[in-house]
Amino acid sequence: IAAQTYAQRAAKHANPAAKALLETIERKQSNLCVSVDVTDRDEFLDIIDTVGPYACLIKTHVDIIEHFDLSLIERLQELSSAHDFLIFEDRKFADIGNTVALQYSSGVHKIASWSHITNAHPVPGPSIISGLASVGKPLGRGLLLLAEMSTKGSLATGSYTEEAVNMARAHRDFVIGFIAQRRMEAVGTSTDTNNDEDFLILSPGVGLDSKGDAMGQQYRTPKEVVTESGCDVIIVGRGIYGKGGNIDVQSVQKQAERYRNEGWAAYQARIR
Ligand code: UP6
Repeated sequence: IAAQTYAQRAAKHANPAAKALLETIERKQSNLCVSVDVTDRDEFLDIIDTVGPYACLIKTHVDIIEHFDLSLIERLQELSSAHDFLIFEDRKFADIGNTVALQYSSGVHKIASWSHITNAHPVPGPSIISGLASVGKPLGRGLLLLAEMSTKGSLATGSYTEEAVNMARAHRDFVIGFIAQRRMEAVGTSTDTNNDEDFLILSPGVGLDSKGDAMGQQYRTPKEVVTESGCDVIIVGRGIYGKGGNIDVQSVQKQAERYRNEGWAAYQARIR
């Protein structure tokens, strides 16, 4: 899979959200997902408007935004159409099926109604997938499982990661891939005899100028993530907008373009 182009993979993918993401990556020549982790509404929208042209995907944590209401989501959707990117709410669901179905569909945020992609921790077992699928599958959404994490001392390793991959293989209509640090084809027990399995690997913990932060985050470069580890999408947050608070639009744009170019060059080096 890692040797195929995004376009080849888009043509074969059965899940609407995964297909749309692969097509967007190819169309925009961008495997950059920007993680917009700021609490101010105006700053949130300004960053997205600035990085939108360079990104295939915008990742949100809507629960950190002050004065949230659904008009913010309308603005986000307008920017998504104007700049041609998909939306990924990084909700990291982790409860029983019934509860996650309610958290995904309802409440203040109504995530399933606007987020093309979301994610979940595999810790509750397969019922978390069926719970989320009952809401998201009819809407054409896609789910990522957190098979690994970027943080120092992460417990998502070894047999936990293997079982996450096994769970995903049993639900390929809705689970489109993983949050992970490397490709997962060789992990777990493969039941795929046709070899048509295509899980997307989205990788956070990407930075060009820093090795980590003071709270356990660890960064690798796009080359390490995409060329060497075979991941499909780089997720970059503070590497693009710094600490947030009075953002400098020109510098944010420059960094977004820089990470877009680095991510794409790393992909081209991989498929060569
Ligand atoms: N994230 C990680 N590591 C994981 C999973 N998710 O960093 O294993 C998320 C964080 C944050 C973003 O919740 O939104 O990716 C990384 O931001 P940064 O680039 O500013 O460190």
